[in-house]
Amino acid sequence: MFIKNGFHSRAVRSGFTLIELVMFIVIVSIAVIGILQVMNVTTKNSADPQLRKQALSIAEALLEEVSLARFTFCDPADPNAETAANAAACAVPEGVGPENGNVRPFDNVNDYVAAYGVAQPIAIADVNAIGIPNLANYAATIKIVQQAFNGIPATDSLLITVSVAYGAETITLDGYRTRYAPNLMP
Ligand SMILES: [Ca+2]
Ligand SMILES: [Ca+2]
Repeated sequence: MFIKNGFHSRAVRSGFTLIELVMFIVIVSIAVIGILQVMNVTTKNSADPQLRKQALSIAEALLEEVSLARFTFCDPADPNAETAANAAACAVPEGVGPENGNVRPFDNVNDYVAAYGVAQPIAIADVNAIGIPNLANYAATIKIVQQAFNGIPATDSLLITVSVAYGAETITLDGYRTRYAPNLMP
């Protein structure tokens, strides 16, 4: 006797149809492309932190050099430099810009710029001559502004801004230098 029921009369499916297979391939391909694009971006940008770190090191070094310069009323060539209480007591007062014969590293903060408030290029030196690779790819500028700071008048306080550019990026550091020892000479 032939017994017919729903179970035996239906075709039992196994595997996928061609359309399902094609859809599966398409969906997996889209997912893989997305993952590959993320990996591509990650790989391309993986060198950036190192460039940023080097730019930051350059900016820190330049800001340190400028901040450590003296802030006297007179140029060191002036015999009154160790005693002068103001610029009027100097034969060679420290005006903005390097005085005659001043060379880097300068003897005063204000020697590092030709004018206050104007950004100007500052050379990046490989002082130990160890051949730092691609140093020429960085460009630095410095700007100094007379700016009052926490009760210290603008004439005795300088805001130093160092910017280091590399590619399309720029690192900028600020620091204040105050006239805390106006007669401190080497
Ligand atoms: Ca000077
Ligand atoms: Ca000067």
